[in-house]
Amino acid sequence: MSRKLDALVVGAGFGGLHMLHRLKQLGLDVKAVEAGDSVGGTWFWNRYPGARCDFESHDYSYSFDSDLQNEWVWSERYPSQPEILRYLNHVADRFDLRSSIQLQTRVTAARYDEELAQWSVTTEGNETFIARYLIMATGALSLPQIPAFPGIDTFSGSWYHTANWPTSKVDFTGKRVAVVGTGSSGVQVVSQIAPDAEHLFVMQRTAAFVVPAHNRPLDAERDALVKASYDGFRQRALDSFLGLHFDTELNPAVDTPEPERTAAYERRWEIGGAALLAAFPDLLTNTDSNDTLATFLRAKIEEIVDDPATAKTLTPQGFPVGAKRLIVDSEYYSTFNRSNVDVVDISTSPIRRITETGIETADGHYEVDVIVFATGFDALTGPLLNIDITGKSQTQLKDRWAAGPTTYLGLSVSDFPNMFVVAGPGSPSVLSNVVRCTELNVEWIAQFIEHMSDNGITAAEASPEAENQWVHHVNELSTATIFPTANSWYLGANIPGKPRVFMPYAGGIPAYRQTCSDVASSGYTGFQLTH
Ligand code: N01
Repeated sequence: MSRKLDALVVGAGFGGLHMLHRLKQLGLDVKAVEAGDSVGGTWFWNRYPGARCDFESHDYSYSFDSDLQNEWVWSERYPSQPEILRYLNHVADRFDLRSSIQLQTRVTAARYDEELAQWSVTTEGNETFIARYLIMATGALSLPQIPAFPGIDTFSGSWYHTANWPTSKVDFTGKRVAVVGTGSSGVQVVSQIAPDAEHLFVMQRTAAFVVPAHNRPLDAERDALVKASYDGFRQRALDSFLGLHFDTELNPAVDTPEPERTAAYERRWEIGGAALLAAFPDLLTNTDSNDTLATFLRAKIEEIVDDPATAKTLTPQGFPVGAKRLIVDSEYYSTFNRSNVDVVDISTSPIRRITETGIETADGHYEVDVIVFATGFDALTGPLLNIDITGKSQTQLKDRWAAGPTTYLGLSVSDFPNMFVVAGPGSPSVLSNVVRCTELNVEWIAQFIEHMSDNGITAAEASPEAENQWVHHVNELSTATIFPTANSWYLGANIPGKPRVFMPYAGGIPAYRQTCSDVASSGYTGFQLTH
């Protein structure tokens, strides 16, 4: 049996909840389906010890409802995973969304019927939903990747992926543990496991740049200050490249005399968080400037880590700061001063296989009871291509994107009418404060749907020309930055066989917002509209 709707939203994380709320406000018959047992999206699944957002609480929150933002009180400078999950559950209750959300429902396929201008969406449980609009709020980082190490089935201990962590506590006390991967998740989990484990091996393929968070309880004064002028606070975020509140020096780093430059870095090191990446206006566009920050950060590692050989292994080389996502944590480097923690360089001696009792690398065998894979995600395209999506004329999204994702504004794909993507490839999404990007996308999609319904438009899709131009623009923007110069997940480099295409929009939030707004106010230029 199939259920007929005006709109189906896939996912009930930050993007999906807001989208559902907006479409309900428009009076649409709308439902959200969510694979998890709870709302929350990425913040439901990534419940590993130490999981915490690296943006500050006030920034990493919705702005769409004034009462919501004024009522909610964050407890720490950076919100922990349990607190964000509580917040999203509060949002679901506060806006009466739960009755429109179907949990434990994984979408497996979506097919567009051109004649009826509607989507037919199938779930793992063989349910079918028919909807005019299909909104993919499936998240950029929601399809975990576990490398195909041979022998994993023979391992007699326990293993976990950070993005699919058990709901019950995992006890590391007295255990020998290996963490594979040193991205944001790996770095956060390492400092939490180390105090409990008998021994911890940190298996590192690429050393990462890690800056201190300086997390602390959120003081009431700061909360009151933000709340006294929330509108201005939100506007400043929207006016900034990353959608965040960072203070940037006026002159490029290369033109700033050395003592002044180091003082600027030092100040931001003390402030904590990703502020260092915004210290100078040219850090993301000029490799010489970026080198000055890299040198500063390398010296910090040498200073913090006692053993010179360990410090050397932990020191990133060969890519600019920020080209792989800058990591924010507090005790990562000092954790390696513990006698029960070792870094294992698996770039020089790769993992060969998992054995019954541990991990075999090219230069030895590490006996462990627990393996934690912090090996990341098939980012941006993975969650969409994991669903068998068929548009007009039997066009399959996986074929269309075989050489990399193509979208218009990150929101729409030609030949896939009435399908909209929230924070998808081609949007600033992961290169920005993603909550700002999802809000922009959700509001834009809601207004477009309202416009369609007011004007008797039954179907809308990106024109091939507009899509080509956007893809070209997104590529051009990225080549003017340092981003494409590292083997990062932004480029799909972490997934064997994935096309190497820089996927996010690197033009910053203000330019993106302006373009999306111009497209809307010009009557949706670049869209083919069917009445
Ligand atoms: O994943 P990652 P993540 N053999 O892809 C290694 C957000 N996030 O889950 O760099 C051996 O960054 C891989 O090595 P390499 C945030 O946007 C935010 O940590 O590819 N190693 C790397 O070290 C973040 O960027 C927060 O050489 C393998 C690691 O595994 C994004 O999510 C917290 C391997 C994967 O790092 C992803 O972060 C957590 C293999 N076959 C996540 N394959 C916060 O807000 C991969 N690796 C704080």
